[in-house]
Amino acid sequence: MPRYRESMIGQITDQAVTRTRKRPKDPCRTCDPASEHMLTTRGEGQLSQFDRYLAQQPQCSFGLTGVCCRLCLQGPCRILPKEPGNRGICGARDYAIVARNLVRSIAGGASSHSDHGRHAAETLLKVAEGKAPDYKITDEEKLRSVAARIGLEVEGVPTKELAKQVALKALEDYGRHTDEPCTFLWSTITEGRRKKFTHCDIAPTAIDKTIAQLLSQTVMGMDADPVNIIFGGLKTALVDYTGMHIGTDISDILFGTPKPVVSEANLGTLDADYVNIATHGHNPTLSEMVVEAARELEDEAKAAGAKGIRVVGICCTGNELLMRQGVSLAANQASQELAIMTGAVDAVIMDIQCFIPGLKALSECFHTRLITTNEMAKIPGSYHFDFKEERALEQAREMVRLAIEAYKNRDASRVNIPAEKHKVVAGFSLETVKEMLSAVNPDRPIKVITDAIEAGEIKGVCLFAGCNNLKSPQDAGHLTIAKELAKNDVLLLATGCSAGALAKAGLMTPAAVEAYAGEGLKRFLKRLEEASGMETGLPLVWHMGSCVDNTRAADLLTAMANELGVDTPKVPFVATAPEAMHEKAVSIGAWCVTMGLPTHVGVMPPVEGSPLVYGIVTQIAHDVYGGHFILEEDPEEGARKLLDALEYRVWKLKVHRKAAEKYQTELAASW
Ligand code: BF8
Ligand code: SF4
Repeated sequence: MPRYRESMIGQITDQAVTRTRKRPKDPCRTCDPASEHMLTTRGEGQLSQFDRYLAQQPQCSFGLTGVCCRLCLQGPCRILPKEPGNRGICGARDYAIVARNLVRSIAGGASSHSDHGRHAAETLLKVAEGKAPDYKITDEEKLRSVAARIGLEVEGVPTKELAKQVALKALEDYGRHTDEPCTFLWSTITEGRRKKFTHCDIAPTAIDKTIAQLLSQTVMGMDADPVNIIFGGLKTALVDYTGMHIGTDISDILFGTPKPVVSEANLGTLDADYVNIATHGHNPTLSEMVVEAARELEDEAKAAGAKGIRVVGICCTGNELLMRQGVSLAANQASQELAIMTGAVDAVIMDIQCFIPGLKALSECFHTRLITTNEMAKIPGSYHFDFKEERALEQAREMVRLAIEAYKNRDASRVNIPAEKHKVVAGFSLETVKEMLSAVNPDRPIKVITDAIEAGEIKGVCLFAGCNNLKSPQDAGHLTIAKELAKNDVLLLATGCSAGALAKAGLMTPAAVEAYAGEGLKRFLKRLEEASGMETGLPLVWHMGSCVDNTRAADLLTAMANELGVDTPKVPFVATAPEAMHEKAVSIGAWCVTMGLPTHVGVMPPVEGSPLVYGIVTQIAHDVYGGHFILEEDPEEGARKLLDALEYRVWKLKVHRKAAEKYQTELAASW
C-alpha cells in the first residue's frame, strides 16, 4: 500500500479546488425519475435544496479542504501557502485544524445517535414503570436475548422488571464513573476488537463523558497532535456505535424486531384520494403512535371526503416504519421537499434529525402543515407539540386530526404525483437473516455466508449506508456501485438513505436478482430463497433498517468473524457511503474503520487540506485498526476499489488458512 508523502500536499488541494469549480449548473441533479418529474414540472418559485446547492457554488476551498478554523473569536483562520499565513493566528498547523474539524463532526454525529438511544432507553424505563401506557414490550424474546447478552440474570425475572434492568443498564452507559467500558459496545464486538480498543486506549466508559471530552480536547489551546486528536475521534465514534446499538435493541424490544415485509417506495406511493401524512426523522417512538392513531381515525378522514389515511415515511423514520409496519417509503433525504411539491402531502410530522428548514418555505406554497415534536428540533412557523410518551397516543391523534383538517384545504388542481414507485421487500434484521440461513444450516447459520465466500460463490458483503449529498447527483452513487458489486457477486446490505435510494429504484426486489446479480450471487440467493421458503421472495439488496441499524450489519460482521475464527479486519466485508452528507455519516464511517472495515466515501470529506490527516485516515488507520477510508468520488472507481478490498481479504484468508493447515498452527491474526 503506498505511503503518505509530503509531495502530495499541492496535488490534493488542487484536485479539491478543480472539483468544486467543475460542479454543473443544472438544478436537476438526480437519477431518480420521481425527483426529476418534480423538478421539471414544479410551479414557479418552488425552490428546494437542488436550487440552493447551485446558488452556493463555487464553495469555499478552505472549507472544502478542512483548513478553515473558527474555534476561537480571533478566527476565522485559513491556512495559506506561505509563512506566517501557513498557520492559524495561534500557530495551529493545517493538520491540527483539519483533525479538529473532522473529529468535531464525529462528536456531532455521536451526540445525535446517542441521544436517540437515550430516548429509547428512557421510554423503555417509563414503560417498565407503567408511566407510558400507550407502549408495550412487543418483543419479549429480544428483551431476554439483549438482557442475557449484557450480563443480566434472565431466568424467572418478570418481563417488566427485566425491561427496567435493561433500560437502567443502557442509561448506565451514558454516565458511568468507573473504568468499565460501555456495556452495549463490549457485549457486541469480538475479543480481538476488545483487545485492540483497550491497547489503543480508545475503549469508552461513558457516552456523554467521551463526547464532552472530545470537545474539550479540541478547543483553542488544547490538543495540537493530529494522531491524538484522531484517536479521541475514534473513541467518540465508538460511543456513536454504542448509542446506536442501544437505539436498535430497545426499538426492537418496544416495537418488534423486523421480519420480512412487502411494501413500496418512492413518491408514487402518495395517493391523491387519501389524507397523506409523511412521518419524517428517526425515532419510532412518535411515528409508531402516528400509525396507530391514523388507523383509528380512518372514519374521520372519510367524513372529510378522503378514502382514508395514508401514512408514508421519509428518511430513517420511514425506514423504521417500513421495516416494522410495512409503511411505504416516499422519499430519502434529497427528495424530502419534493414530497411537499406533489401538493398531496397534508402534514409532515417530524421527530428528530435530517428534516431541513427549507421544508417550511415550500410548505407555504401549499396547504401542507409542518408539525415538529421535539424540544430540540423546532422550525419557526410550524406547529409544535411538546411530545411526551406519557400521553403519546392522544398527541398523535391531535396531529393526525391536523392533517385531516389540512386535507380539506387541499387544492386538487395542484396535485402532481409522479407515477414512479417500486415494490420493496424489507425487514432484514439480523434475526431474520439468521432464520433464513438456518434453513440451510440450523446449527451454524452464519457459516452459510462464510462458506459461500470461501467457496468463491460470493465475494463478500458490502454495507450501503449514508445519505444523499447534492455534490453528486441524487442516488447515482448508490445505484452505480450497487449494480457493479451485484454483478461481481457481492452480497449487499443497506440502511438509511442509501437503502432509500436502492428501494426507490427497485433493487430491493426478487426481480432485481435476475436483472443485476452475477451468477454466483444469483445461485446463493436462490438457494437461500428456496431453502427458507420465504413467501416474499429474496431481494437483491437486504434492507437492514435506519442509520442506527447499521449496528445490525456490524453484528453480522462480528458473527462472521467469530464463525471464521478471525478478527473483523480479516472478514471479507466492506462498507460504502456513496453520498455521505451528515455528521452522523462521518461518525458511522469512523467506527466502521475502527471495526476493521475498508470504508468507501463517495463525497470528499474536508481532509484534503492536510496530507498528514488524509494519510492517517486512508492508510495509517489500516495499520492500526485494519480498516481505512477509501475516498473516491467516481462511483465506478469506488466500486472497483471496494471489490479490490474484498478480493484481497479473501485471498489473504486463504493464504493464512493454508499456512495454518500446513504447519498445524493457529490462524494468523494479522491483516
Ligand atoms: O440517519 S442517511 S440523510 S436520514 S444521516 Fe439523515 Fe443521512 Fe439520511 Fe437517517 Ni442517516
Ligand atoms: Fe485561529 Fe487558532 Fe483561533 Fe483557530 S484556534 S480560529 S487557528 S487562532
